[in-house]
Amino acid sequence: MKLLKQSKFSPILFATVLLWVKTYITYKVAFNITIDNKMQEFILLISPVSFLLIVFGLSMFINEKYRNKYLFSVSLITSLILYANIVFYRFFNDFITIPVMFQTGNFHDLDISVMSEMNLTDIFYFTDVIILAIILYKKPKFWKHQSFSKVERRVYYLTTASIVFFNLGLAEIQRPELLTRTFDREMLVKNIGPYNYTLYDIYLQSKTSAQKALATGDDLVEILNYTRSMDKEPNQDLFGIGKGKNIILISLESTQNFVINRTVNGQEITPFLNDFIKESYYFDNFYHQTGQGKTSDSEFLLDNSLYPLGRGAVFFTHAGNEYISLAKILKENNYYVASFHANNKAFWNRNMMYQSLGYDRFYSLEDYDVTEENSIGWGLKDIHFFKQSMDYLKEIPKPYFAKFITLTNHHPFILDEKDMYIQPFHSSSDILNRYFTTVRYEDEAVKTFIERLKEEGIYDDSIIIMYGDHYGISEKHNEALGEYFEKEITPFDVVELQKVPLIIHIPGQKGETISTLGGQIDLKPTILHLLGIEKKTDIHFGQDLFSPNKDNPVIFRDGRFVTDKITYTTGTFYDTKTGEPIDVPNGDQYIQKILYELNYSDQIIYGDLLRFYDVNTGRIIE
Ligand code: GP9
Ligand code: MN
Repeated sequence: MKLLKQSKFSPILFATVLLWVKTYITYKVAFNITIDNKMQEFILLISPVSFLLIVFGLSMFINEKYRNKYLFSVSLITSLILYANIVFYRFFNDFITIPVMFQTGNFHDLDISVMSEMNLTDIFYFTDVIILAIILYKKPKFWKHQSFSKVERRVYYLTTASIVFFNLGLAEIQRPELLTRTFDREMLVKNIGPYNYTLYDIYLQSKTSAQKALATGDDLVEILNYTRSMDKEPNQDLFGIGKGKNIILISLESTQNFVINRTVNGQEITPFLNDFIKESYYFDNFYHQTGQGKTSDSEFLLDNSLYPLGRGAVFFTHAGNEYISLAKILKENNYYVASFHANNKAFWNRNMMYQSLGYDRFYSLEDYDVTEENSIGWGLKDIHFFKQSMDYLKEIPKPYFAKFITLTNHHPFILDEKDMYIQPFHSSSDILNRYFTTVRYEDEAVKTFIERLKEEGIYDDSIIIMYGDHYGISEKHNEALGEYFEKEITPFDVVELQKVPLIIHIPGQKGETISTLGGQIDLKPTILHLLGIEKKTDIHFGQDLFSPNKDNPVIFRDGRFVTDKITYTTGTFYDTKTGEPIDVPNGDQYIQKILYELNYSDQIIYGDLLRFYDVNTGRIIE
């Protein structure tokens, strides 16, 4: 105690230790960070300290009168940043990035979901701030701030600098090229701490902003060579089978593939879809590839066959870019392109992005009659959504591409008692328990819609495509998922759980389950081939799912990937067939190739490179 009072550095060190301990506890209780060995645990422990020493140390340069205020403010602001990440993590299983913070268009609608993730007991996350405030203000005599000499400040910062390098050095050994392979935010946070991570994110933000200004057409040369080399011949039997037909596409909110053909409490979760896949092409080895932009990322993949971004939602950050979208190509081929979604038109910045993508019409919240009676949670219930959309669908010019985005099966999966066709599951997670009931409701909604399409004579004239937009049950619920599957969920299982159903119904066709490996990146070339459109000059990363030669891996936005043989996740290779960990001698080369592909796609978006490309001639514009 005496020493604490005597040392000049005490206030700085005390403030640092308080926040340091809090941050480490937070790692353990609020974030689900995988630790593989003792060294990683040690890095995790020391990772927050360098930042805290640097910022609290700045108080040495401040007039003694204001030092208490400064120390308190830094502690409060830092704690708020940490708390924002805690709440964000509960909902998204991810850390905040700068672009995500500016997605204010979404805030209103996100309220219910985010609020449901805040608890009164969260006040404990501010215990250290309160302790610091009490000491600084209630016991002003506890420390007498003293002035520091030049030498003292130097010694302090040299020591701090050596801690920074020590931390970075250890991180570099554990994770080479940590800062250049920043697709994996968990990796970053656990190696450099949540505060340095925030600073690094600010740096990335300014770097990507500069990238567009410096871009030229030459940047496209290498990328074009790459995408062209990946292209595959379409399936000859199916090429053009849907020529001139309407495309009705249904985005199934948060629907993972594991619900298909499974039961809960002895009842089918998706009775309608289970029947519907018997008369459709059903892809049971198909993955979502979304990042922080969730539904909007799935839409981006669909329209562009480019990867969404590693940070933020591309619908927000790059809505002004030039794109060669599916919508535009379809329009050139006489299609009318519309999107139906009963949510605020600015959510995910859709109203802006749809313009860049070339949609003819967006039926959004203002086009629907939403009442207390027909809505729940995020808005209009799916059954009513489809019912009201029908009146519009009947009016639009044919052939059309109509995208319907469902909503009821959205976190936190709330449903009126009377809409529950099955009872909730019993596990340790209410989220998972309720999830089954809202998936079941969604299934019913799709059924009513298909029935209406038949009644209206639209069914036989349309290709119907359905897919899950992204996961609904995050890793946070692994324990409960384990109770459902009656097994422990491994990192390999987590990858498997990212499968979403893809169903393609073509009039007059027999049912077939196709286990070709694929992801949302493949949707655009697949749809175009079914319609008999082959745009050789298009730039895309996907391949036709029906092509007999399809061989591209499924790449997740965070660098995880799946091929027919190997699955890579959390730094380990697994055998895709057995799920057993395996040794891959040239593993690093695989990882490099995957990162190259993600980088190429990112370069197109950050540099807005398609503005230098004439898609009709396939030439680069100087
Ligand atoms: C919002 C809806 C849901 O309009 O698409 O968005 P999500 O949270 O799933 O990305
Ligand atoms: Mn969604």
